[in-house]
Amino acid sequence: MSPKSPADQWRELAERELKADPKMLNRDYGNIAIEPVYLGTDPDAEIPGVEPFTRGVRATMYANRPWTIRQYAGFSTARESNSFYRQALAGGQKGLSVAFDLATHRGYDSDHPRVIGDVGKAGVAIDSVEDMKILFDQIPLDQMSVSMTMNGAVIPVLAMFIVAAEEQGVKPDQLSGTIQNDVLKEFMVRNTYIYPPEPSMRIVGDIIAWTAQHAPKFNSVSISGYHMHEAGATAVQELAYTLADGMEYVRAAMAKGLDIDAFAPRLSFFFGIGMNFFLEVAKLRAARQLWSRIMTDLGAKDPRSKMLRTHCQTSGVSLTEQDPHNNIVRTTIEALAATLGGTQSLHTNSFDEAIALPTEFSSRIARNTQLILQHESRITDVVDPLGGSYYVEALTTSLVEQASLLIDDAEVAGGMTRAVAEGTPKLEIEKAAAVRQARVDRGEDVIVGVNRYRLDTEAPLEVRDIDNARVRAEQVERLAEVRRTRDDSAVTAALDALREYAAMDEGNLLSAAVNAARARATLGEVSAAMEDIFGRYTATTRLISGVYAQSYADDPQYAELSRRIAAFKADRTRSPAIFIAKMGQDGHDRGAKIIASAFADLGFDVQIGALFETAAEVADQAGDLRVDAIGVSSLAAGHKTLVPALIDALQARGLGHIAVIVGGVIPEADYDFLHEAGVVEIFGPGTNVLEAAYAVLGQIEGKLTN
Ligand code: 3CP
Repeated sequence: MSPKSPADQWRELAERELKADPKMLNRDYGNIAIEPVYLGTDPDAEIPGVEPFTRGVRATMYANRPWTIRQYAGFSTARESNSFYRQALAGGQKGLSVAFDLATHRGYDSDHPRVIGDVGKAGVAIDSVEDMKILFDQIPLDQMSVSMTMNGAVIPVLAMFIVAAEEQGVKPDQLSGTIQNDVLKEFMVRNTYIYPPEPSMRIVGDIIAWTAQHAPKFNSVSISGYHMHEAGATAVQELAYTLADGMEYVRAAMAKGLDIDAFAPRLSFFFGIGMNFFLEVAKLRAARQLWSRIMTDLGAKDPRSKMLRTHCQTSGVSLTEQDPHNNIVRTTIEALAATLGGTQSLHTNSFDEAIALPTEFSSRIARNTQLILQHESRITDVVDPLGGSYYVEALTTSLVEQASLLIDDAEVAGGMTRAVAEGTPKLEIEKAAAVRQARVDRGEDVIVGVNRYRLDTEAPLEVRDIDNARVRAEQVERLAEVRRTRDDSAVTAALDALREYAAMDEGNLLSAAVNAARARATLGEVSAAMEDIFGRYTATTRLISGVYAQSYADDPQYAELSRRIAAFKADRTRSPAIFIAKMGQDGHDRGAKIIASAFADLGFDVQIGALFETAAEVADQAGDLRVDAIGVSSLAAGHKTLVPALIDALQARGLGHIAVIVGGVIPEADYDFLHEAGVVEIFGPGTNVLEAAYAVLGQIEGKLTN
């Protein structure tokens, strides 16, 4: 018998996937007949839906079912987020994706003193099952697929989700959705870890085991390269470190005695999609090819275990504060790359997201970007339309080769848990980010409206502002109500059982937490019970050096500034000193790291503080270090609470002479407020590092001569 032709193989698969309507097989544009897939003439050519899935995990892809429009959202209280979700679903969104606030991420209840500036700001505040029930009010959890971006406090959040569903009458085996549960990249780039790497890996394993047994439709991990992309990783780094993280989770689950094919079909992925259009398309194709091979090597037999299914998000760092409507164009290009790359699910950023949380208007445009691609552009008619392009295929092959080398390095280093604990991938990504920033600052990489074609004046943009004090007051009140009305002895017993599981290194932590959530233990209590055993992780901060000095070797402005700093040093027998601070639970440290290393290269004396500090802690350190300036980096909207608190703390310590500078995501509407509070310089997104350094030096010199 002759082997089946690629066309026959494809048709057989496609017919199995097509549930009812085979009309996709016969499309035409007038007199132009359109095939559902183009396979070329090579009998060995790859077929969509067939291992190694380079051309997509499904034979029929979007021609049968388009990707899921899944917008990441959440802010303020559960009630406000719920109403936003219901509006979005009515407007054409297909799946939910919950953004939690940073207090929740880091395992703190809203009434905890460390999270004063964070509650409800960059996501929704969830303290107990009662909040979770409100979040999904009138959203049937047996029908809606829900993704939750949660890593640190993943045990209490997933437990509360399971109990909220249970109280809707929905059993775990009816739940569909995804929990991010990807802690390794938290240590690398995102920083919303709570416990040290090893117990954190146990948590990942327990969740994989629990969902494999009780919630087989639920994706247990979303192995994420997105945050690496956002932190400045190259496409090769994003691919390699993400897949290497995936290998680590597979091994962790297998170490629990699970059969690889029992859980691997529910591992999912998440990539960031930037502006290098064809490279990004090729990245998704390369990722699928690599994962299929990796899983085969790890012993998977079921083809579903080898399918890399992914969510994508258009790139946040590619958005600009300047001339922000350009971001609509950027997002469209990136969305096109994600879909031509074959994503399963997609978030398109809103044009104002470089500045604040999206408004209803900007989120509608973002959602419509996807609706227009699905309904108007006809890109869904044909499966993998870029397959066979000489260029895209060549890029795919190069990415596979380069990423394989980096994966091998991670393996030789003993796997990602160890590499992450040693901090090497983090440092490599930071290096790549600094190189990119230097290219932008020097105008070698053009960004329209930022380093070229910049407007003289920008029209003001209306942005969403969250009244953090009001949200916090509401949360604190509901927490008090929960604590007043529950059976405390049941809570204590459930938390003791959880602690015991944590200490014994046996028993499933998620199942113990489900009991605690049922008894109305709060998120902070569940998290603290595990912290009692596991401890809380503190990262050591390392700085890269030399990248800026090298990039600017021939730059007269750089040389001039270095000279001025050298003169400062000669005059005062010390360098101008700056302390770079991150306050609150905002763990985005790419900007802080870039500034710190660039300023250090220039000759500043730079100290960088730990993540998650309070205003008082920053003031104490700045005093001890006798710095001239503090550079506050704020990307999670806590600036209006935390910066005035810092200035008060400095005044109270007699340190009012220290210049306070703020950088990061600061809406222009807040500039006056911050200046009135005493801030001397504000640097928004897109600031040229060299210009910032000139301004800071000027402020320091001004303060010293006055
Ligand atoms: C799909 N299906 C098909 C076809 N396509 N059936 C027949 N023919 C086809 N062509 C089926 C699938 O098999 C599946 O059913 C169902 O339709 C749904 O499709 P899917 O492709 O699995 O899509 P979805 O449910 O949306 O799941 C997508 C993945 C999931 C798998 C990627 O993990 C996901 O939704 N991830 C989202 C993660 C997320 O939102 N993250 C937000 C991060 P079966 O299931 O029965 O097979 S936001 C972070 C931002 C920054 C920050 O961190 O702060």
